[in-house]
Amino acid sequence: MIHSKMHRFIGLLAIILVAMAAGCARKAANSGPQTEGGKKVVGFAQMSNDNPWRIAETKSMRDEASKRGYEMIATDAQGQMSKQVSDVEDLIARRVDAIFLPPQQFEGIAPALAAAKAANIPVFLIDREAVGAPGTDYVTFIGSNFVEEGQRAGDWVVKNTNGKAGVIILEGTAGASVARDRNQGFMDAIKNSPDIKILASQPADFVRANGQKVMENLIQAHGKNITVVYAHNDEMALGAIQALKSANMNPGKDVLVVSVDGQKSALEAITAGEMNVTVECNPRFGPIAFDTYEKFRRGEPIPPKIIVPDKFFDSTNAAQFVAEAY
Ligand code: GYE
Repeated sequence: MIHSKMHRFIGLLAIILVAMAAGCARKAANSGPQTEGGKKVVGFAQMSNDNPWRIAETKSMRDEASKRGYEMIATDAQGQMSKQVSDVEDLIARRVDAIFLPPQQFEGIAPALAAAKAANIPVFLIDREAVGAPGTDYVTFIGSNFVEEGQRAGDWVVKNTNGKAGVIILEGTAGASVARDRNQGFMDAIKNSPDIKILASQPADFVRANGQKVMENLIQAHGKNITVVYAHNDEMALGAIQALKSANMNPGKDVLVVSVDGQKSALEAITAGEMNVTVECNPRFGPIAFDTYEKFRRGEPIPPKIIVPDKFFDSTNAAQFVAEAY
């Protein structure tokens, strides 16, 4: 009798000890891989690093991580949605403390968000939005108001063409929130100008070479009817400028070129008179991304969206910002 009670007691004790050990292991896993120096490790699942905007963003994240004493594991999906999803899965497997994520496509990133949620790793969306709800599927979105960017570009076109134009739109990546929103804002701005006609609107993936190629084809199709190019980013606008020059059409004069971002070569194109305006979209997210993560860690409330303000560059101020541009 005494014996069996003792046995039961020892059995119970063993179960409790095993459960406690498992709890500790789980806790350690949840608090992430502390490096030797006890550094927090964060992941940055960049979608590509093949243009000045993305390179500047990655650099800003890296600089801020090292300034604040984090280890940052940065991946590069090379423009492939499926690779970005598997990059996030790798970061989850490495038990990072948090993931900063610019989702290439709104819907396509969903499996990565679901995996991070299941693993209890907070995700901070930067520079592009994704399907799902802030506070549930990700912590928050940090970035520009892209609809407003498109609106500002459209307002400029309405004012500077007396409401009459033949417009080519070079769209960003199909399925990206930014492309959708920059389009919507522009269309809103021109909706009461019936003589502003969209001759063609085609995706060129935010890439310069594609912008050039698409523009070459559209010049063939629409020739002198083209009086405005609205590109969803500077890289595509710079490609279009090249195509216009090759066709002996005068970018910046015969054909107004309107864009978004504000990279150095775009500001230079404005000062050279080949581009007219670019609405700023600032890629330097490091400080605000880490501020937000640290607030989150302290348990402070995080708003569902954190919108960063954008400047506007034209011939009056482009030269002044060239030096600090990327
Ligand atoms: O404008 C573009 C980049 O998502 C806001 O993506 C970002 C956009 C930016 O490739 O140049």
